Amino acid sequence: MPMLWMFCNVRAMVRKLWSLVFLLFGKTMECLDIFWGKSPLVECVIAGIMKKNRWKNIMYESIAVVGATGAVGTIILELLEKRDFPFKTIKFLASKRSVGKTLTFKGNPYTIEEAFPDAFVGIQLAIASTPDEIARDLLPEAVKRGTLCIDESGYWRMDAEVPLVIPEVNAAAAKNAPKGIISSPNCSTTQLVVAVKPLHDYAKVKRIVVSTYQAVSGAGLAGTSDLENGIKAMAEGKEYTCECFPYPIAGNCIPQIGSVKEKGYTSEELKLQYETRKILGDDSIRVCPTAVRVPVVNCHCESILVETEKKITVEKARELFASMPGVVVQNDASQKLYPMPHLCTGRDEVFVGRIREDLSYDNGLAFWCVSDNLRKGAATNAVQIAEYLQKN
Ligand code: 2RA
Repeated sequence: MPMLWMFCNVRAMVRKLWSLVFLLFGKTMECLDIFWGKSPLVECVIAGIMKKNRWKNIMYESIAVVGATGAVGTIILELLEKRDFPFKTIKFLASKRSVGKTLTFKGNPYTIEEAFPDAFVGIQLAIASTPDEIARDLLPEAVKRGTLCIDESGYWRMDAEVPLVIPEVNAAAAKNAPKGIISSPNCSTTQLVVAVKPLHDYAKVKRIVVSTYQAVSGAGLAGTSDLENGIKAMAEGKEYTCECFPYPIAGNCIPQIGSVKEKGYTSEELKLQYETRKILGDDSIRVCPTAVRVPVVNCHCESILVETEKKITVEKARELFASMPGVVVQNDASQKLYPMPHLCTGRDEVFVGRIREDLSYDNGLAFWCVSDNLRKGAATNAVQIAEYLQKN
């Protein structure tokens, strides 16, 4: 009996010391699990106190990344690895061109498989970054095979039965996906809406005038090589053939992104209006967009003017931006502090600065906004949606 008593106490002590190791590494829930010996009752009470619903945290059995070799797909992989997204098995799908190639994930080699309907058998969750036509044809097939799809393409975004989600803005919408597809917005919309959301909540935004300065990486790997080849050719005084853009992009700005649609606006510009309204759930917001491709490798910039029902001072705007999750304020032009692509690239946040009251209208606020279009504008947002679903 005394032996048994000693054994139990030594075990309890070891467990408590072990739990301290997890605490040191900031893993609070794991620490508590070990400390209390995973007692469901205690865990439930603690989870309630910590406002975390532990019972809903799931470990995905199987996930897939579709378009794994593209500009966005590559970053999705990096984020899944860095953020320790919980899953048991993963597969990487891409077009026929990449099939059979190998990529490394978490130190292990994986062979890329073809993205075709039966590749989704047994896959619980897919994060897809593909051209629109592929998303149109492939994702419903994936859903038929039991896969929940998070889609980066533009194809499903305006479908009434497909939620269009930015986790900092309307995360809960992701839970109502009757078609089994959840869309991530266009990159230029995401940074606009993250920045505008706190202003809208405080003062109701009536109108937005937005001019974008969009990086070449938004057009994929071919866009980046057009700029690189163009800069090289310019330096050598040679001609070069553009593969992606209709004009040379080096030393140039092209005031057209996408095809011309209604009233002379392009598809890229109209996305800024329709997607903003859908995400904010407010069809009364009027948007006047101009989208321009600029010779910047990565990060979209936007000059934004919002007209609100109630006045927002610069100080109030700074406070509202600062309280918005995912927004970083860099607003001191006298110290040359403002967001710029070369400082924002590789970051997951939306940066705002140059905050000014409108000189032409009483309830207007002008600001500058920069975000990494491949990260928060695409990969990060999709992975955040997956993380939200995993926890809720
Ligand atoms: C672009 N917004 O920058 C597009 C990519 N989705 O071309």
